[in-house]
Amino acid sequence: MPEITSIPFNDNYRRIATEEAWASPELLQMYADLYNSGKIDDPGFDSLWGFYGTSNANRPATVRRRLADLDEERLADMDAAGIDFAVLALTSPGVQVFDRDTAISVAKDTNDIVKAAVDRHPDRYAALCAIAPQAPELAAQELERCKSLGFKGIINNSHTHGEYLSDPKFWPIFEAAEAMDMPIYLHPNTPPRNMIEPMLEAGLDGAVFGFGVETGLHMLRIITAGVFDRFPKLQIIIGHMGESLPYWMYRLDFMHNAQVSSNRYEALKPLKKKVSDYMKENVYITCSGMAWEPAVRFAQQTIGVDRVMYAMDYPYQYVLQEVTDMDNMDISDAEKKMFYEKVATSVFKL
Ligand code: 1DF
Ligand code: MN
Repeated sequence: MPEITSIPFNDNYRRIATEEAWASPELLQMYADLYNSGKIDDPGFDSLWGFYGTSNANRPATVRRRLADLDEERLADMDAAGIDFAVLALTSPGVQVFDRDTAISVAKDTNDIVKAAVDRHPDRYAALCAIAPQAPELAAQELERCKSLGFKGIINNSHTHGEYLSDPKFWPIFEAAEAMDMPIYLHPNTPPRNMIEPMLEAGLDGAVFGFGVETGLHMLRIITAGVFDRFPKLQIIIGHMGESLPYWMYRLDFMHNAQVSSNRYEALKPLKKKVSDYMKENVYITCSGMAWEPAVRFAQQTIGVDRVMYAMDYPYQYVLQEVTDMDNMDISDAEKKMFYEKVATSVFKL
């Protein structure tokens, strides 16, 4: 088959891409400097940004250029792929790799930069705001500011220095997100140092596998810690077809119940609902990096067509063929419109 070079916009649905990464040139420089300083004790960051931040091979150099462009090149790439609209999020690990004060100020600065891009192209972009989990007590403040600037949700790039949002010290973030009706995109980060070693030695720590394992675990920890019992209206979005969790739902329900009822772990407490119920009521899934019909339809069957939506994961997976593949899925026209457009407009209030 010839390679596709251009896909027209679709008359029946707008294609909204919901996990689209960006980074300012300054942030890219900070990542390169942090890596080069050797001062960071984080093999996952070194693996990821040692590569994307410093290598001049074609993929990392192209990724860097595309991440930093919020105007001509990105819009031309969206046009060529028939993507009407992109929800922009600060690339992983966002501000979460920095110390507390740096994270607070970089979050604010990058939010202002992406807000300006949304203002330049309001018919093409919306944005998620970065917050510093290192300062959970300030989350409500920055979120309030971002909501008033028109941001549509929060980007959180999984763990922060090896800590998970299931820890109650981070729950002011959930409280603010629920109160302000802002969904949280729980995007991957490279695994923390106490998880990464057997992945890294095999070259499997990155997006190929490690990202999904770590982020799936993070989502599951949030569910089992009782976050949705405490914040029942909170909505969390995960990419990559649900970071494997839909496929695990049956077993998660059975084994979670078995462990809880035998008091095996202090940390595993009874929940108001089954693990799978939270997946159906508090979790949205995108197909970022997983434009694969069997997986999309499995997720639609297990968590619902009203909870599965399109994402491209530009610039990490800019593959036009995937748009054609998603267009050609054997689902009804109404379901296709849900997938590409309506789930996104609903959860992000676009
Ligand atoms: C990669 C993939 C990097 C995804 C990402 O952010 C990322 C990659 C640094 O290919 O290394 O967001 N992704 O979501 O699949
Ligand atoms: Mn991504």
